[in-house]
Amino acid sequence: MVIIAVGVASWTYWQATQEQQQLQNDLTARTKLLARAVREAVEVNVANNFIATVDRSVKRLAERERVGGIVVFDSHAAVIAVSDPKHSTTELAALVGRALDIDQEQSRTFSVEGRDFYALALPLHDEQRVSGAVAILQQADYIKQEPWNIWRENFLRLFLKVLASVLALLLFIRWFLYRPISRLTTQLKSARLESGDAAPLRLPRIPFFRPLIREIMHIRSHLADARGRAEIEARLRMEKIDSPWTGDRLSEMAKEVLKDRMLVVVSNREPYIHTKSGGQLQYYFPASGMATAIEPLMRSCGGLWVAHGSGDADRQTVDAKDHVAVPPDDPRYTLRRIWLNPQDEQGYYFGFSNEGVWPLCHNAHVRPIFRKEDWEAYQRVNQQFANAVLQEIKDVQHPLIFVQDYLLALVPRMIKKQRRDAVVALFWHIPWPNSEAFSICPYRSEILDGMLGADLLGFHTQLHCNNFIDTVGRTMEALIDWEQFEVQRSHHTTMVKSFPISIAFPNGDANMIADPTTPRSSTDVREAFDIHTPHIVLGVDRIDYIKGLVEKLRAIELFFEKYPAYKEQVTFVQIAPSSREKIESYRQLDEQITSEVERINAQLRSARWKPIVFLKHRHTHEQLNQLYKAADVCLITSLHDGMNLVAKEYVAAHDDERGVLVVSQFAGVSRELKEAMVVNPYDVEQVADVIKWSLECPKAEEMRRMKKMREVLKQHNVYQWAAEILRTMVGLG
Ligand code: ADQ
Repeated sequence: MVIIAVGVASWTYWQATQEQQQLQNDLTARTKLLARAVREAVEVNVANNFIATVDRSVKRLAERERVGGIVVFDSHAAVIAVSDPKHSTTELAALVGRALDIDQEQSRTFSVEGRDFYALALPLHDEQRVSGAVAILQQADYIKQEPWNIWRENFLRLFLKVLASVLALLLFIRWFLYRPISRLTTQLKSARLESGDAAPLRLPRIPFFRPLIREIMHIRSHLADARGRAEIEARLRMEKIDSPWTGDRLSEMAKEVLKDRMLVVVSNREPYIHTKSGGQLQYYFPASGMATAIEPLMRSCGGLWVAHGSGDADRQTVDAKDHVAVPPDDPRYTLRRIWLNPQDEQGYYFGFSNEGVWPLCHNAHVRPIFRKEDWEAYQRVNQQFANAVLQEIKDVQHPLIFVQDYLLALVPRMIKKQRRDAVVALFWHIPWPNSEAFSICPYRSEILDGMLGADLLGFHTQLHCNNFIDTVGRTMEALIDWEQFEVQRSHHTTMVKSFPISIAFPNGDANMIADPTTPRSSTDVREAFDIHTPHIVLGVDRIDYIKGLVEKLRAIELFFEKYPAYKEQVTFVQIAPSSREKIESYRQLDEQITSEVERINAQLRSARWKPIVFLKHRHTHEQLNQLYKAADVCLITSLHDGMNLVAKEYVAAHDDERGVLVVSQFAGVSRELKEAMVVNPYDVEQVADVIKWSLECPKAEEMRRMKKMREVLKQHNVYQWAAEILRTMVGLG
């Protein structure tokens, strides 16, 4: 502004000077012309002394030419004629005198009565002689005045221009800056205050705002995301405080955190196995801890479950894509079945997984067997599972893949190699041994590498997490962050975290199928199994050396030896479905246990009592539930067990807050259910004594313990477990 003002002032000064000069020149020229005209009109009359004629001429010319004044002098500078007497001043006389003296025209500007006049004196001649002079007076005020006009005009113009510019600027700012910025501000403010879904952005389309708008859109979307997450977190935290997790809450939470993302579970065991019996299609739920735990998650969240189709009628029930909607009576999600050829199944499942990795991970003193051909089958089948998943997710962005267990350790790497956008988690349902025990595996590096393909690795207990990280540290090159519990390898990070698995509680067992033949009460159970004793001690274990069944039978025998008064007072009911019968050691164990039961029964039985009721067939979860309710004590003597869901199912069944739970110190559940009676299954004496203590436990103590364990289960049920895993997975990508 100052620069403009200085520029205008300089320009005006120059213009005013020029103008003034120009006016002065004009005035001089005009005056000269007039003076000459007057001279011509009066020269002869002055020479002849015709004063009256001169006077008339002067008055006429002064009027006609509209000049300031005309004065005619004689050769002595005395006034002969004057158009207006006030013009005859001494200054004019002096000027005329000089003109007469030197016989040359003279001019100057002077003031008459406060007004400026320009005067020109021109000598008159008679022949060669100076006969007088004529003086012309012209008003010259305007020459002084004109520069001020110019200054005023120019500054007025400048002022108007500045005013116009300021107005234009204000309008520009108002329309092109203030309005868009205020709109951006409103949008940002609404983004900051918004509670529900963000309203669509209506931002100005002005090119120079584009980078700013882009940033604002990012901020807004990040803000919306962060708020969304915080709201979910806060709500879930509040809900967590107020109420236990349920299937509905998990499904609501899953909808919120998954949005449109697809959830794929991958496991060896399928949740529903179709069989044919007497030409009739049937299905059953397998006796598998993994399936028991994952099923509620899939019921709540939907999605796809990829598993091995092991039933003899499985192929009959799938569509062209090997899909079948399950649960068959109330479809909630899709099961994609994988078909394994018998040799591969033998090598992968029975061989490498269950003769190799299973004993490797369980400290049950059974030597693992590693055969090269089993390892090759394991790799092939893992690839087969990975391929099936990759095919299912080929058109899906950012899917969540939840792989189950030691049978599919290589799948995470296989999937991640092809699909970096997928978030892959692997849950290890069995224990992880210490690094020394694991080091005997010839394929340890390959297994660890396969597992470390996952973004998240879950174990039941912190001890298993510690063992795993320690094993990685001692087996391969990897960066270990003990604080965050993360392993970094080949630019990929795997989080290692404990998620103690649980069961569907308190809203019942998802897999219970109403069956009219199921005993309804404790009396029904006693009748159904021909039990006549006041006490029942229950065991539910697959036939597996890790479950410590041989040790359990020894403890039962010792119990009756030590406390014979309990004969005919207690019946041990052992549910023991066979498993992995194709493995020689399992067959032998099955036989060993069966003959031990027979031996003890034969040795101790009476006419109306046998100490052990041994049930090898499959039961529905509802049947098991009735047995749990009827049992005074549940006895779990695992030599090593990741968690053991039977313990939790027993507690869940006791809404009467009665019953005593006895668990092995080597089962993960002993870390969680601290009110259980914890035993060392190898110490048969201790187990026998604890059975007695449990049967004699005062009712108040029994209820106190059961109540506390039910509280733990209520807070840490399978829905909470699944929610924690889902939330962690979503948080990883
Ligand atoms: P499992 O070794 O199979 O699981 P567990 O956790 O006890 O052991 O689960 C067994 C499941 O099978 C229970 O839900 C039980 O009700 C059911 N079941 C047992 N006998 C049955 C029968 N006769 N008929 C029908 N159902 C029967 C593995 C690990 C465990 C870990 C689970 C879950 O070995 O340590 O707790 O996975 O992660």
